[in-house]
Order: sequence, then structure tokens, then C-alpha cells
Amino acid sequence: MDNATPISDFRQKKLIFIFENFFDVNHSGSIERKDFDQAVDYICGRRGWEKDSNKYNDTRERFIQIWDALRCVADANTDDQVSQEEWCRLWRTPSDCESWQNTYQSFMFYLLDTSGDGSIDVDEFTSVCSTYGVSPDECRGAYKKLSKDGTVKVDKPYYSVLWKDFFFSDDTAALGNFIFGKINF
Ligand SMILES: [Ca+2]
Ligand SMILES: [Ca+2]
Repeated sequence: MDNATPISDFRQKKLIFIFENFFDVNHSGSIERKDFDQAVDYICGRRGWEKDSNKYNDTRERFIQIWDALRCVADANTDDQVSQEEWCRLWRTPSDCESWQNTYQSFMFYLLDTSGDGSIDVDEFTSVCSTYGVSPDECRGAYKKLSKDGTVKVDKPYYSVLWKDFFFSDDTAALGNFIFGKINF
């Protein structure tokens, strides 16, 4: 039984962007464990965290947790891959995506707040988002918008508001559309 609700073209575009850039790292057309292994190596490599260091292992553990959480809610045909269709269906089914998106949101904040001081600055934001294929200039422009020219601190409560806009709003002008560094969809 499919109790999914429809989503707008604009939301769909945002979701596909996340699927293609932030999850399907090896561009195989589906999300699988290998994507997460590759992402850990990229992220830790850029940060100078060596394999088997505490930071590497902590990051790796969190990536694997997010994969397990995603697989549990989205992999409907249990083939250990999350297809684009399964991914979009997840977001059309509010009851399924609520706990998943809380987990995912905490994970993204952890990933972005590299220094761990409780807020995301422009360099942290640019470093992570550009790892996933958005140009550094675009990332800086996106950060400028969502931080209202640096006047608003991007801490967890504010990030949480932006997050809801990204995943659930059809408003093309919502500031939350920029939280993954991309300005135009
Ligand atoms: Ca893949
Ligand atoms: Ca699947």
C-alpha cells in the first residue's frame, strides 16, 4: 500500500540534487554502502585525518549509521541499494521520513560544524559543500544568503529551521534552499 503524498517539481529537484551529489558519490545511479565508504575517505582526506585515527573512525561510524538509518526506511525492495525512486518515495511518506530526517539533520550539522563549536561558519560550510561538487564560489554565495550577510549565526536551532525549508518548502525564495551550497535548482 502506497500512502505517499505528491511533491512539487521544485521539491523533487532539490531531492534529486541531494541524491545525485551528496549520496550517490560514485555516480552508480543508486545509493549503497560504497558511496559512504568513499565519502568518508574524501571528507577525512580533505581534513587531514588519517585512516584509523580517532577522528577518522568517529566520522566513519557516523557515516555508516546514516547509511543504516537510510537503508532501514528507504530500501523497500531490500536489495541493499536505495534507488532514486525509493529515495523520493521516502520523502513523500511523512510517517517514514520523520525519524530518518532528524537523524540525517543531526548528522549534517555534525559534518558541517567541523570545529565543533556549535555553529557553522563560512569556511566550514564551503569546505563540506564543495566536497560534494558545488563550486566554492557558489557555496560562499549560498552561505551569505542563509546567514543574511553574516548577521545570523548558523547554529543548530537556526539550521533546523532552514532544514525544514529545504526538504519541505515549495517556496523558491526560502533561505533554507541554500543549505547544501547550491543557489539555483
Ligand atoms: Ca552509488
Ligand atoms: Ca532498493
